[in-house]
Amino acid sequence: MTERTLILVKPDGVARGLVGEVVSRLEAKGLRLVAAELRTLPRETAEQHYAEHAEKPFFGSLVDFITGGPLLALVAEGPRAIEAFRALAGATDPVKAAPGTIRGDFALEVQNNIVHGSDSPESAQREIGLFFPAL
Ligand code: RTP
Ligand code: MG
Repeated sequence: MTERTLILVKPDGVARGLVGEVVSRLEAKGLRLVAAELRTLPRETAEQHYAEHAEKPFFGSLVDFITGGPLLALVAEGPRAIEAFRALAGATDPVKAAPGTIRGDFALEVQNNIVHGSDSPESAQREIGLFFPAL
């Protein structure tokens, strides 16, 4: 059964020229792009996207970071797309992320960790609706 996931190349990844690297890895894995758009998020969208972290001490900093420049929003699909992309991304903390994963290969700081991927079917549905309401 096919599944869709929302992927972000975060502003650090776009600024560092890693868009091609991320897209290349997910396409090589067999995921298929359904939507793609470069945009700078308004604070309100960022706060909605990361609403589950609203009470965390890093929330303000996270919203500053994710709105700080253009990001690439993607929807990709394939069998177990959500789990498949989370595996490609690696652990949230890039120092703990395995080498060979996107975070493990390209990042050092927990906030500036290059990519986002939806973490469950419920999150994917909510996030795709937030970023691409026409889908
Ligand atoms: P994401 O939602 O971006 O795909 O990342 P994730 O599921 O692996 O991690 P999550 O716990 O949902 O955290 C969301 C993002 O917040 C930033 N973060 N900063 N300063 C900190 O301690 C801290 N912890 C998390 C990261 O950018 C993380 O990806
Ligand atoms: Mg998350």
